[in-house]
Amino acid sequence: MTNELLQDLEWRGLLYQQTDAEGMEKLLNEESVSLYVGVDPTADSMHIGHIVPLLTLRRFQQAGHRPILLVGGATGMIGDPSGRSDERNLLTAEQIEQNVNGLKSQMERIFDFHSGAGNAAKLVNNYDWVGPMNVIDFLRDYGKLVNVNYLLSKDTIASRLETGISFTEFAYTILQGLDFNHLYNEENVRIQVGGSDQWGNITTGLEVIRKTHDEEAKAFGITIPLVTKADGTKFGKTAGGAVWLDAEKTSPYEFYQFWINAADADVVKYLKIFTFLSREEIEALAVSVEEEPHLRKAQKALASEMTKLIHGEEGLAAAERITAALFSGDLKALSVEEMKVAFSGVPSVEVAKEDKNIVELIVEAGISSSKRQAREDVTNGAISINGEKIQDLEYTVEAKDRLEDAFAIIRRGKKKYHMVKFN
Ligand code: 545
Repeated sequence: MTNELLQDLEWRGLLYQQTDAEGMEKLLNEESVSLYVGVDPTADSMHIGHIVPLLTLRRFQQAGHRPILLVGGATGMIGDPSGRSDERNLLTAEQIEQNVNGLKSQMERIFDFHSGAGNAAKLVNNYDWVGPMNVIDFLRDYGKLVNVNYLLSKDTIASRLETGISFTEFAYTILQGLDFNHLYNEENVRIQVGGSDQWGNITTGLEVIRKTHDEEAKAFGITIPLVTKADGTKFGKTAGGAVWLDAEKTSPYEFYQFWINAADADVVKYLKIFTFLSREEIEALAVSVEEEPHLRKAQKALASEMTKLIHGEEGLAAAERITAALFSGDLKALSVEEMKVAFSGVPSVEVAKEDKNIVELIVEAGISSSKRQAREDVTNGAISINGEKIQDLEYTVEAKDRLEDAFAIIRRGKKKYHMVKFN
């Protein structure tokens, strides 16, 4: 392999299956090509597992190729059976529309839509060509091209025959196939990229292209391996669930924390898959993991690159501010909003909203185990409210301590934070 881009993808571990590795390399050596990834609007946000093919497309863009991002306004109405063991529930047209908007704005963050070099990214929605198609056209123009036997041999369909698959989901792969054909004709798209679950759909597209063109027609498919973790647990999950790109679902601080907590055994792999740091930079960080793991340089680089990519400089700054304030205990550096974000995961207790003596409050909230312990904690300077140390046993916790008239962050000792909610 001599193509620099493909060598880089290989080194990053981004190449899984390829329909014709040699043919594709030849094409990439010869010209700047258009290629695409599709995302169905089954949710209003992607999570980090979804973005690997998109980031890979951006690597193609950096090498001079043109990325096309497809949102599946039509396919989202049907439901891809790939990688699923059960039939999906249909979404309403309104849900799909909302989701399409959410996904579009996330894609806009990842790609350069203004490249002057003629390879600016382009967003398309397959509803634009599938929506107007009628059932007779579909069955005559596309249904006729694929044999049922061919469809039955696809993993994603074969694996569902016993538990059951509706005709709707059975037909899905033909829709994705005609998309590839449409983009081949209209946008000169030559390559489709997807996760490993998309192999069956990508090859259906090649079949449709082959059947509707002469031998000259040449298109390619590549898939990307699933991201795995060294300890065998599922990648991309935290105690709170998936790691979303949407800041409302996963705050920039939590997002940053996810990456900074990567294990030494995984961090270099993540740097290769997810960041645009160069091979030299990543190799230097790999040495650091080996020789000075306590510095966690690789994790810091990963967290900062990813947070910047998805949440911008401001998101990264907020995440770093919260991280630093929690580390030093200086909560006064944080805004009330940042406090809420920072402490959304700490134990919380509810108490009545009334002025109360500090000793009584921390016993009632279960922060100190007894009155005697509570007095000791206060006099020893172990207790602080919203970053302010309280050493006076007579102190009354009152309105000014209630942030937004609703909560206070009480710390006991060095690191133990509690959220007390007043109601
Ligand atoms: C539709 C029409 C096309 C081409 C592709 C599609 C979408 C494709 C599909 N892809 C997955 C997906 O997940 C929902 C995201 C929720 C916001 O279903 N049939 O849309 C995922 N894809 C990215 C990767 C994937 C895949 O978006 O390919 O493997 C996850 O990494 O599951 O013409």
